[in-house]
Formats: sequence, structure tokens, C-alpha cells
Amino acid sequence: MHASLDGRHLSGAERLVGQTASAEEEMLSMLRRALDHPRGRADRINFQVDEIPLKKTVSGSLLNFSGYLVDDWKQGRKLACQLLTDTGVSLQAVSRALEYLANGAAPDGSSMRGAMLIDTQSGERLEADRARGIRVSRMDLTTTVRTRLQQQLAVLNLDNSHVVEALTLASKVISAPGIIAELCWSDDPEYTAGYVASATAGYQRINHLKPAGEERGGRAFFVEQKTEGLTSLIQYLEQTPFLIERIGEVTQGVSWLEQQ
Ligand code: WAQ
Ligand code: MG
Repeated sequence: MHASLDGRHLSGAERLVGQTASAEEEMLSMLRRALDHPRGRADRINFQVDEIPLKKTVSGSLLNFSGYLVDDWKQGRKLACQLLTDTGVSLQAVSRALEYLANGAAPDGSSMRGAMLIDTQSGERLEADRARGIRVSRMDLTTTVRTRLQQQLAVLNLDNSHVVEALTLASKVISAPGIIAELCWSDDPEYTAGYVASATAGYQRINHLKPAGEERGGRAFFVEQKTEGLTSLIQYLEQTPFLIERIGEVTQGVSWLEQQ
């Protein structure tokens, strides 16, 4: 589902469902979501429905979820830098990614619609279109995993759609061959949280990665460049259905004490 208001993107959502009845139900709830959006009532709502053969669907697992609490976004970015370099991404690549995201990674200085693809060593940007970027799509949680995850997040007071969707997206991204880590923060002006994700450390939430009121947000996927090229990686991220059938651990945030 994609909803807009006055020609501007308002809300989007997607589901992988097993039966016609569930598709109907999900479409209704997406319709309501678009009409009751906190930023206004959508004046255009598009639905697209694709049949997906079960044998083409990859079965996935949720990343483990943990978090750090920092006092402000400057600390948050230092922490993100540390977590990313811990995964083997070069300092140069991290610095570049942070700078692009902070300044708006699209050519006009706004947020991109999708993600940057960044070489883990050189920090070079590899995505062909710097306004669109890479759009990760076709991922979802089974109903059982969704319910369980929401219960676990509710205990931490974190059961909101930002967290559930970001954890789902990051779980697909990190499952992709060649991707070492992801950095993300929201483009929602009042939502200051973001995360660093990797296969080894899981989804590490950071409560502040930007100042409140800031509209620029985005995502950077750090990729190890292999000779086989990026076409199949991009195809996987954008097209391959990924259904998360196994839950990860969910643990409470700890405060981060800067060591310098
Ligand atoms: N694929 C790739 N990039 C995307 C996608 C996608 N499907 N959707 C959004 N982006 C990019 C785009 O540049 C957006 O501007 C940016 O990511 C942020 O998107 O509390 O809310 O949907 O643990 O605003 C993370 C923290 C919240 C959640 C992320 O992202 C938590 C968030 P948003
Ligand atoms: Mg947003």
C-alpha cells in the first residue's frame, strides 16, 4: 500500500499473506492506517497485489534486538561509529555515510527514497540512482512472530510500527550475502532513534541519532564488493520474498558511557 496527501508520501506498508481472506483483512487495515494517519488523511491510496510462488520465498529469522541509551545525538553518532567499525567497516566509510545522512543523501539535500549502498572499505557510493537508492521490499513476519515480537517490545514500551518495520527490514538486509552492516535513522522529524545492525551484533537501537525537528534521515548498507557484482544483491533486496518465521532475543537498552 502506498498513500499520499497533496502529492506527498504519507504512509506505505506491505504484507506477505497466505490466503485470500488474510489479504482482504490486511488491505482493510492498511486502508484504515492511511485514512487515520497522524500527519493527515490520505487523498490517494494505491494497492498492488502480486501472487508469489511459495517456493520462491526465503525463510528468515529476526535479528536479536538490543539497545543503547545516549544523552544526545552527538553521543549517538559516536556510538554508531564505534559499533560500525567493530564490524569491520572502515572509519572512512563510516564517516562518509554519517556525513551523507546528516546532510541529506539525495542530490537536492533531502532524504533519499531508499538506501545508499556503501563500499565497506573505500566508502564509495555504489547505488545507481542517488535519489531513489535501493528500496528493500517483499519482507514480512508470520502472524506468530509478529504477535510474539509485539509482546516482547511492549514490555520495553517499544511496541510501535517504527521498531517493528525497521527490525523486519534490517533482518532482510543483514541476511543478504555481502552486506556487513546497516546504519539508519528516521526521516520523521520527531523520531530521533535509529540503529546499527550486523550479523554478529544484531539490531542495536540507539535512542538518539539526530536532533528533534530534523527531517533528514536515511539508510546506509555497507557492502563488501565482490567480483560477481551488485546486480544479484540488489535483486535480492528489492525482489526476493523474505518471510521471517523465527523470533530473536529482545533485550532492554543499557546506557552507553563514552570512553574518552
Ligand atoms: N528500503 C530502503 N530504504 C528505505 C526504505 C526501504 N524500504 N524505506 C525507507 N528507507 C530510507 C529512506 O531514505 C527514509 O528516508 C529512511 O530510510 C528512513 O525511513 O526505534 O522510521 O521509515 O528502533 O523514516 C529506526 C529506529 C526508525 C526504530 C527508522 O525509518 C527504533 C524509520 P523511516
Ligand atoms: Mg519515516
